[in-house]
This record gives sequence, structure tokens and C-alpha cells, in this order.
Amino acid sequence: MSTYYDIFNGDADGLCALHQLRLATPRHAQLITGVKRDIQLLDRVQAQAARAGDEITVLDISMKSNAAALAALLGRGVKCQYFDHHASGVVPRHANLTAHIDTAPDICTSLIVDRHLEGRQRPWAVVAAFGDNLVASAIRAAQPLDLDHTELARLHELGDCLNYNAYGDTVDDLHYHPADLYRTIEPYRDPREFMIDEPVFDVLKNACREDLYRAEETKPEFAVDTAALYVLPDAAWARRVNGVFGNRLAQENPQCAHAVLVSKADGYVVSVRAPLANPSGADALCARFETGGGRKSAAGINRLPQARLAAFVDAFREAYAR
Ligand SMILES: [Mn+2]
Repeated sequence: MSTYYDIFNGDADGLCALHQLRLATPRHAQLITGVKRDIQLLDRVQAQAARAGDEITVLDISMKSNAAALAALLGRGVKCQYFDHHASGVVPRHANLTAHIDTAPDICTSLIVDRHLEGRQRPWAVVAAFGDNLVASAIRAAQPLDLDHTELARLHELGDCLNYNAYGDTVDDLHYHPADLYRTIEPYRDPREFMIDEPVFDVLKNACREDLYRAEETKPEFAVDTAALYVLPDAAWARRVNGVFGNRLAQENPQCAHAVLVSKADGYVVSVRAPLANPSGADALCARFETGGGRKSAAGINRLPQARLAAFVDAFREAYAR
């Protein structure tokens, strides 16, 4: 008997991408997911000894970061369907691999899945696009749904809340394990019903508001018209809220690039968002540092050692402070 694995990023985009696919094609699969930054997920399938005839569906995690595990699984006869919008590296040509990769800055994985499903689970793609901070794309995708302003704002809030839940060092920092969150969403074809029927939305909304309030008390380390840099303390609330905080800053100042650093015992976790008005350069900046990577519009460094802080601040200023 073959085994199915659904492997997805634990953020709004990963969750909603899987949800759309499984609404269209229900399938009993083992779920493999984690915090947003935990993208080495294919290693875990490999460790579980997937065999020839098994099938994996991979959503919203970079193929480049999983290239070795993917090659090993394909070589073992595992069939793979891959949807993603992160830098992929060279996509292997293999009979067992179907890859849907689009790295355009206004596309997220859920919009790629939406295209694949010809818009059949559109409301969840809209939620995901909001969650990935692709507001214009979300509004465009929502047009045929004929939602009023209030409904659209609610989907926006849900996207933000699901995205917020994925941020943390480990799943212990999170309010809900992403696999549990997926199981809660699974029965709902309409996100509006999910928000009414499940307490999850209100729990996340209130928790997020509390964390954001603390973040907004933080003064920037430096701020000019085109760039601002914040350092948050070594605390669970800071690890949870830094993504939403970054999105908030980006929306409030679309001409400005933002870096949000969260302190750790021996350094920082770094998130960089390019200006919304000119979404470029974040990936190149972060790639200059070990453990750095991401997309043109949003990128990060998983571990910036204390000793490299000054080098990062200089590089960030050089890239965006003109
Ligand atoms: Mn995504």
C-alpha cells in the first residue's frame, strides 16, 4: 500500500494551498509541517522511509532548500507534486516530478494552486494572498467573488491571523500547531463560516493584537525615509509577532524598506521586507549572509551572529537608505 504525505509550510499560504487542493481532491495523508521558518521538511519524509509508489505533495517550501532530499525521494520512486513561489534553483527533470513554480513577486503558492484548480476554491486563495501580504493580488483574486468591503476585510484579517500563528522558533512558541490548525480548517469550504463557527479566529486575533501592541512600543534603531530597522527582544511574543509587525510597517510606509531583528542568546533572526512600492533586493541582501535567503520582496537570515550585526546594518543601509 502506498502512503501519501502532505508537506506544507505552516503559514497562511501553505495551509490554504493544501486546503484548496484537498477540498478539490480529498486524500488521507500524513501531514508534515512546522513553524514558518522550518522549511527543511523533505528531510523528515526521507527519514520516515518513503518508498516507491508513495506520493508526496509539497507546498510553499523552497525546492532549492530541499533539493537533496527531493532528488533522493525521486530516485527512490516516490511521486512528487510540487507547488511553490520561492527561488527554486534548477528544477530537476524527472518523470516522477510535477512542478508548478512561479517566482513572480505578486504570486504566492495558494495563487499557483488556485490557477491549477481554475479558481474553484478561490476564497482560500484570497485569504492566503492577504496572509502573504500580497494585498493587491488578494483584492484582484477576490473580484469575481462579489464580496462587500466588510467581508473582504474579514478575509484579510483571517489571512493575517493564520500567518501570525506560524511565526516562532519552535511550535512551542505558537498558539496552534499548524497541523492542528489545518485539521480545524479542513471541514470548511467557506472561510467566512470557519470564522463564525470556530473560536480559532478570535483567539488568534486577540493574541496578535496584544503582541503587536508590545512591538509598536519599540523604537527603531534607525529610521530614514527609505529604510528602518527594529530590534525586538528575546521573547516568545517577539518571535510570534515579528512577521505581522513587518507587514504592518510595510503597509504603513510603502516607500520604505524594513528590517526586523529578533534577539536570541547568540545573535538575531532577521526579516527584511523591501519597499512595497519597489519590491526588490531583499533576497540578494540576505543571501550575502550565511543562512540567509528568500524572495525579492521578503527575505530573511535564520541566524545572524552577534559579531555580524554591524555588517548587516551596513549592508541594509547600503541597499535601501539613499
Ligand atoms: Mn508563501
